[in-house]
Amino acid sequence: MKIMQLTDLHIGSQPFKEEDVKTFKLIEKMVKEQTPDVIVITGDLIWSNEEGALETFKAVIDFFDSLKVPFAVTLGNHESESNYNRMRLWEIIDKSVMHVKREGGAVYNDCYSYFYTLDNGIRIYMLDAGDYARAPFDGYAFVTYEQQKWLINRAKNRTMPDQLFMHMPLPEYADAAKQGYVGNLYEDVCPPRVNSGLWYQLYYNTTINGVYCGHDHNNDFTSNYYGIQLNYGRVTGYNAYGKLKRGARIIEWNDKLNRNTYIIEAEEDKDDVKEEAEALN
Ligand SMILES: [Mn+2]
Repeated sequence: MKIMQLTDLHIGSQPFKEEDVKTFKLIEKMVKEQTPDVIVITGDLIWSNEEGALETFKAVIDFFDSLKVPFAVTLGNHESESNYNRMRLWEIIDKSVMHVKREGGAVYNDCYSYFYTLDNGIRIYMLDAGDYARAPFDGYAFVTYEQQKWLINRAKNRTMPDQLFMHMPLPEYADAAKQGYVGNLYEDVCPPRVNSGLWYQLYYNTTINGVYCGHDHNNDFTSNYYGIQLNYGRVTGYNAYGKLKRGARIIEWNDKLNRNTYIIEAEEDKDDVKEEAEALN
């Protein structure tokens, strides 16, 4: 069982620019070489403040349909910066033929979360915390108490080592990095300002032992934090800041359900990728 995690595609407007064409080509190449069972995309599929964002989002979903590999989406902070809400994006995903069957789904504050059961029995939870925090807080959206209750209720009575995918890193990623990591850490961990306690709930009230996020394009590390492995994906989109070669994270299980995860990257150097001083995650 093999998952390919893609993150932060940042596809712009149509007709697609050269960077976006490169992103699509890279994904096609990686899928062909890796033959994953499932593709998981952890947010920032598009730049929604560009013109025709909904059409672009549909084109991206159509692209994933064309790969003929089941895929699972959770949204990031850049898909809903235009004049529509996030559920409008799920109406588009509803028409996809290759998106995985979503189980146990619930919507809180326009954020849709669900889980999917892999063929080996392990569940992957796709948790959407939203985009930006609401007043009086600034910074990125945090997982609410209602969303945590949703997760805990579904995780009840589970005995499998389930996994959690979301766009934003948990605040604990920063402490995990201090304790030791494998991979790259080229920018500060950039979580929501409010630590609403999700990691605590994962630790005490679920059997989830792996978390995968995106959001920070210059980080791709993995760190075992008190038995829960905290991972970044590898930035996949060329149309965004970030100095790492574009690529993906692979997560695979053998027949004994032992899990292994590592990064794969594009062969060519990304010398023509945008570098922006004040980067937008
Ligand atoms: Mn991003």
